[in-house]
Amino acid sequence: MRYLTAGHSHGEEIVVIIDGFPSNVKISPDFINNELHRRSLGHGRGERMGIQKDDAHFISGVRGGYTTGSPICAKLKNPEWGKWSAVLDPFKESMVERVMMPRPGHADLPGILKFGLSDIRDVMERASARETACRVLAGAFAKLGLLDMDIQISSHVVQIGTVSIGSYDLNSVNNELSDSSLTRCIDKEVTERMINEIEKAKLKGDSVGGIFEVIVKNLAAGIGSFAQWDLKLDARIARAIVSIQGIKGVEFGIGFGSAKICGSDYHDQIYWREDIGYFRSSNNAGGFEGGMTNGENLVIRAVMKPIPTLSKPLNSIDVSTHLEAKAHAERSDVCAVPAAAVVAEAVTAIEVFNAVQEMFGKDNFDIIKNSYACYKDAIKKK
Ligand code: EPS
Repeated sequence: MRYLTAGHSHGEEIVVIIDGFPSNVKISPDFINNELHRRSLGHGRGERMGIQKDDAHFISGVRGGYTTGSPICAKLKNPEWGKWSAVLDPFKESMVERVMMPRPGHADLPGILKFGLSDIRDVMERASARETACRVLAGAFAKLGLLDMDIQISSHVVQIGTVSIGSYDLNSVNNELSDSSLTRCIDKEVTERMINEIEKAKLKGDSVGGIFEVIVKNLAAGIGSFAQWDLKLDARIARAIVSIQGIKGVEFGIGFGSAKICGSDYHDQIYWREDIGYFRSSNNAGGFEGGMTNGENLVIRAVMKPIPTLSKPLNSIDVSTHLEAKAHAERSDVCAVPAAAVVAEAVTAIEVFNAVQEMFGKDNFDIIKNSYACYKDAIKKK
């Protein structure tokens, strides 16, 4: 499957087109809308998330509750469009003052230089993380297929600013638990401290970032490939997650921590049992070896930088005069790490589903599901 999104943060609608998604996947609009809702939660989101309730409108590719194999098109409305229609009208010149002071850390400055634009609004509307709602929509289709194959994807937040969770049991992480926390952290006491950290930043007109973890459970070994660089599943997932607004780094398993231990401590030793086949006693590699899954849980962490729109803005330059000025400030979030984790689940689901399609078939989900089940059976006996 591949997908493209279009639309502006404050435009009338945002749209996603998913191409190459197989037929016969059962689609639940409630599941998809709940995924969209999960993305809008989290302490530190701005006023907009209180106004907006994303509810997908399905245009094509789904009929009678099942995908048909045709391109899927779906869209999300902006309830505030009335307020923005004069600013973003496709043909009438806007009478609203242009945005001239680029925000350090945002796409503003390189964006206007690249496209030769005179109003930063033209960059910020598209670079905005509003677009990630479409990715969650596309990811929900992939998740529904994966869930039908008993492959589960969850996420939780492990750090906000300087507050981080201690050790925890990976098996206890599930979305029901993380979604019940205002910061999507599985520890109640740490959640409170994370909320304080966000409040402290807000009071100062500042923003905070953090780290989240995505976990993929019950995926068979051998998905992805070692044979070509662009077929490596860990590389594809890293690319997909780094493409989420604000993400600055991704690691698998113990990730950067692997630098300080020797090979004998790092590598996950191999065992075999008749009932389950091959397994490991540790998972430092985060479930990947040679660009392929090794049958253990996929454990992926990513860091999100603090949001660049600050209510106490940083130094910048007015691009119309080249005089020093404070960066543009407008309504925004203080922290969006919990939401980014949900988006990362979605883009991970898309990459995993893609790798599954490449291996087991592209068109008909019934065949994909059967082939996957046969493969799982075969590798257990090997
Ligand atoms: C965003 C700024 C805020 C966020 C928005 C992303 O919107 P607004 O400027 O309208 O207050 O709420 O995120 C979303 C709308 C969303 O759905 O996630 C930005 O500049 O990136």
